[in-house]
Amino acid sequence: MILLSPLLMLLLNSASFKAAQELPIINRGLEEAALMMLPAHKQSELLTKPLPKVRKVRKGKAKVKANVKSVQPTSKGGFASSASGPQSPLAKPLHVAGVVRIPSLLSIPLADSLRAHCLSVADGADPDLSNVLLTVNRSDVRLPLSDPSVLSALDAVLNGPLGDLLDDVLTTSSVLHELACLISDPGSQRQVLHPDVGYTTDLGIVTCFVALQNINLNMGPTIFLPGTHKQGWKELLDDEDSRDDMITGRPSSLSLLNLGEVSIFDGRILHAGSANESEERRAIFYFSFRSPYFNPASGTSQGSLCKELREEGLTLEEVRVKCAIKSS
Ligand SMILES: O=C(O)CCC(=O)C(=O)O
Repeated sequence: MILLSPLLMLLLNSASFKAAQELPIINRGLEEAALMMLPAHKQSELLTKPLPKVRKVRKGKAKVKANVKSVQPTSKGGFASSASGPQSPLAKPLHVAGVVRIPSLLSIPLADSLRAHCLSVADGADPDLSNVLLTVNRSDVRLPLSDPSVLSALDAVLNGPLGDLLDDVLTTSSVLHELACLISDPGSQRQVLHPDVGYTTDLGIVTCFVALQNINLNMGPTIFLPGTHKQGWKELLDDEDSRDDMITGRPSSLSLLNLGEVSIFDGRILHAGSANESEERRAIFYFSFRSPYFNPASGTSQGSLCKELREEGLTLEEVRVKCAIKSS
C-alpha cells in the first residue's frame, strides 16, 4: 500500500486538481455542445406523449402475478407482454425513443419536501457519495429508503403511469438498482455523452429522473439522443472518425422539466448532463430498476445505491409495499 503524505492527499482532493484531471472530458463536452449548435443539428424539447384518461387501478397481488407471467424477453431490444400486450401507453414510446417524459407526477409539496431533504443530506456531514462523471460542482448522493420524504415520493410515483410503465417493461420483480439525488451546482460543466450501461440486446435498466425544481435551459437539463439505445450508436460515439458526424446528424432532446415532472430512460441511451449556467442548484431525485433477466455487459457500473439496499435486493413490488406502509 502506498502511503501518501497529508499534503499530497489534500492536493489530490483539491478542486483545482480535480478540475485539471477532468479537463479532457470538459473539453470534449464543449466540442459536443458546439456540434449541437450547428445548423445541421436538430434539437428540441423532450415532449410528453398524451396519456389516455385513466387506466385500471392497481389491485393487489393478483395483478402483480399476472404481470410477472406475461412479460418475456424479446430479441428485439426490449421486453414485451406476450399475452395481453403492453398495458402502459408509454411502453412503445420508451421502446422506440429510449426516453419519455411524464408531467405532474410528484405533487409540489412532496417535491419541495424531498428537495429540502436531499439538499440537507448532500450538505450534511459525510454524505454517501458515488462516482459521477465530472465531480466539480456536481455530486451524486446515495439515499437510504428511510426518510418520510423519500418514501412518500416513491409511493406517489410508483403508483400511476410510471409504475404501470415499469410493471410492463421490466416486471414487478425487477430489482431496485439505484436510489440517489444528483445535484449540479452553478458552474458545473457539461458532461460528455454516455450510456449508463454497456449494450445488451434486451432492455435491462430503466432510470427515472424526478425534477425537484423547474429545470430550464440554463440550469443544465439532461440531453438525450433518442433512438441511441439501439445497437451500434455507442460504437459510433467511441470512434473518433464517426462521432462528430453522428452527434451533428442525430437529433437531440432537452429534458426541460417542471417541478415534479419525470424523464424516464433506457440505461443504454446516449445522454449527458449539461452545464449549469444559472445561479440555482439543480437537484434531481432518481431511481432505477433492473430487469430480473439483466445480464450486465462490460462497461456497466455498479449503480448508485447505498450498501444496505444493495444487499437487500428489493423488488419493485417490495419497494411499493415498503413505501405504502411507511408513508401511510
Ligand atoms: O446530470 C444529468 O442530467 C445526467 C447525469 C448523468 O447522466 C450521469 O451522471 O451519468
